[in-house]
Amino acid sequence: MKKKTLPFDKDLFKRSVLYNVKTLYRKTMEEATPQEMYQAAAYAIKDAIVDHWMTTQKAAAEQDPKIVYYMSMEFLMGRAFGNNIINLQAYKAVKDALEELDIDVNVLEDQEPDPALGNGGLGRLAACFLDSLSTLGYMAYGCGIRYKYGMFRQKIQDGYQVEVPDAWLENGNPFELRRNEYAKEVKFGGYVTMYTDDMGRTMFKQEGYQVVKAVPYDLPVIGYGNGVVNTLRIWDAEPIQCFQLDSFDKGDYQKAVEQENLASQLCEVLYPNDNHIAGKELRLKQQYFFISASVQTAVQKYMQNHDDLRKFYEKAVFQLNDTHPTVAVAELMRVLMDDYQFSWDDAWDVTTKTCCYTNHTIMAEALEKWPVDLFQRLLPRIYQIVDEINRRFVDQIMRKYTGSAGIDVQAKIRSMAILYDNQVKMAHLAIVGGHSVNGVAKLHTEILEKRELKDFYEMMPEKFNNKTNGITQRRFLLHANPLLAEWVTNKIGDGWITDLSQMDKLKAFANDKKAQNEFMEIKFKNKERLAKYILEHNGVKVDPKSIFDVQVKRLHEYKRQLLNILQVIHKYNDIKTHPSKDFYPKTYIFGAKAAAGYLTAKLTIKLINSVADVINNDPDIGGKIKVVFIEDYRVSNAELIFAAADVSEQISTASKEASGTGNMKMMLNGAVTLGTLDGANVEIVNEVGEENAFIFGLTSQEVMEYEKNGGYNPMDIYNSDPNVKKVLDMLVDGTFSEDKELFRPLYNCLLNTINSSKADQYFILKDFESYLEAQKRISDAYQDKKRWAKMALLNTASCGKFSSDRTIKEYVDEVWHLDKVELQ
Ligand code: CR1
Repeated sequence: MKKKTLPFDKDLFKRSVLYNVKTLYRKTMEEATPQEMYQAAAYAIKDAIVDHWMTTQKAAAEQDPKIVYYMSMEFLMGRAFGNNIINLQAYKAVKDALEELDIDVNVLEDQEPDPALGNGGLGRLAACFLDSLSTLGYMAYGCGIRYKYGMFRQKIQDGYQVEVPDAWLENGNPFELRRNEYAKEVKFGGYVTMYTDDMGRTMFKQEGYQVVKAVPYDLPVIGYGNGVVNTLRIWDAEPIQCFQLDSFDKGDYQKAVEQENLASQLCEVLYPNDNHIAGKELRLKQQYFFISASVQTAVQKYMQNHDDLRKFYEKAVFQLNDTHPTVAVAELMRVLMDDYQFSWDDAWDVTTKTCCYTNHTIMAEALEKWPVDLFQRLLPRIYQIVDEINRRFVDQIMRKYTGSAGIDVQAKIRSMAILYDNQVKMAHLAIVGGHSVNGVAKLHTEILEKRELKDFYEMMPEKFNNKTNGITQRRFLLHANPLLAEWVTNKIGDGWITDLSQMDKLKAFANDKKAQNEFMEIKFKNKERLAKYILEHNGVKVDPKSIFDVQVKRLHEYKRQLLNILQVIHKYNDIKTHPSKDFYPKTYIFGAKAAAGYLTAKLTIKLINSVADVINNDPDIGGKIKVVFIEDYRVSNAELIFAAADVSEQISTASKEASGTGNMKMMLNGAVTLGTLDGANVEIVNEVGEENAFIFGLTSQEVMEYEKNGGYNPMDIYNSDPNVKKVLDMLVDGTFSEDKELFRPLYNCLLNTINSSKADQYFILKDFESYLEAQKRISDAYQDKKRWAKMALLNTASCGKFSSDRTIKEYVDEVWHLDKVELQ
């Protein structure tokens, strides 16, 4: 039986491209630049999308399903063109149509800037979730910010990272729709006054504030093959009023200028920190800005076709992507009480039943805490509400624990209060103000329950649950790796595209020699594709026959890129001292952006590039190892890299990586994990079997035990292990830079001779030996071609669990309780 596919009119598309080139640019195809052709084609695709978009919205209006509002400061969408035509099931038709117009679809796709409105895993997860929500047929809004400049573009100059603004909107964005009719006002500052309303109730209102206009831009999120189109609604800020010449006194003038400034700054740029909070005032403004606009919209949308706002939660759920959107709790309270005259208790009932919170990290520096005075000055009414939430919660703690034997009530308050030490603790607000708290992998959730959020877990265990992350196979296999996608479909049919658990059927081919060869042949072609990219971008020739060992992710000390490069240095020494020793060639591929102000991370990038320079140009090495740092790691080149990886480096200090999602993307593409038992690695190993992964290092238990006892002394290892000593000394002996002191800070991070409790906080030296040993096991395994092929194939075959479709289903069944929308 042939499955139904979405209709797509190829000839109409072609005509529409030609028409667009003419009306947009007054040009013929021959005269148009590649960018202009891209724009013309993108607008033609948007035409096709809009029909589905309208049908979906109409069906939703009729069926009135519950909607999830996925609130997130970041949506790392990646390029839309290729993904959109894949999900419309029109890739082939579009490719053929473009060919007939003498355009290469790949060249066209490369014209699109990467919409990079996110830092790393957290933002990319949000993008995968939207893809899954549409594909599964649930109604969803992504709510975010339309940053004028997204994540910076990274240039490598002289081995150093240089940040270049990412002007992704320079040529406009063909897929977006500006929705002026849905604009909202958002108020900052001023003070709160009390008044009595007509019915004698005490009411509050904010006065003397500054106001900006929040204008939404809608982007379509297309489900795979089902015609469902959801909306990513990102907000831009505009000044609300122009100068009124007749009221041109000094105060008004001043205020008008301030409001204009506020509006022009608000959505200027994404803060480039991953797992780290800079605590800037503007960031809090950004948070309240998009949350206030989104909450107002959600409530208004509900009120269009319902009359009892007390049942709001039956039709809407707010999922808070980390603590960044947590002001939503207080904002919903405010709207319900101030705009709809709810009592506190009624508003609280609705709010807690509406809000849910996902925790993405236990890194202390990522915990959001705002100084009370800043919070209060910026958001006076919201602060008042938070203060009351806190008062009632502290009261609840006291009622629960006072008189309980062996419990220190004050200690409980210290650890759980929302306002404490003159700080507003956003995670605490998110936990108290919602009904669900989840971690993003089993181990991570356990750590939250047993350690980080222990007191909350004990007080309200029913709120806690786990939702192991996932990724969309539509982007990371179907689009990123067409050769493998086709092979999989030939073997097991195309059901995997919307049901990744079917990959399991590939296990039947694990020992099949022909299948193994085909699988490795595809990997080889993908390695050639990446080698070509590396030659073009780095000027380095790498051998696709070598092992491609890949670590791509944000640069962070806990992710331990430093461990990786130290191991490379050791290998370099090894080859130099034992030139005749058998060593299978390896290409170490890195890609990472560092937060602009994160010096250790930036210096690690410089070290990787300096080591690359020395090794790649050392004739003694004869190409046995190559080191490559890929500039400007982002979604588009990630797709090439994942497809080409043999080894997936997931080497964070155990307990620190909440989940990781790059690990899943590489597994899907047949890479074998080299990792610690951290985050989702634990579950990956569980699925694929220990014999098909390379695990090393301290366990999370061990790490936490050391931490409890004030760390360990890395000097002992330095003094007793000559390999370690040699590698570390090379950081400061001029091998990798003329300035011997250049890498001293990295050396000091590892061996703090003044304060040993601050030394090697990420257990790099502690794990060094076992890491080397795991690397060795990999080289051995790779030389057994059959064994490796089987392992790689089994990784692809075992990745079924890690689809974001599975994650979303769990959220829907256990937390959100959405109904599907049915399209005729
Ligand atoms: C975590 O570090 C996880 C993603 C998505 C990151 C990473 O392990 O895969 O979230 N956390 O859940 C984060 O960005 C602010 O915290």
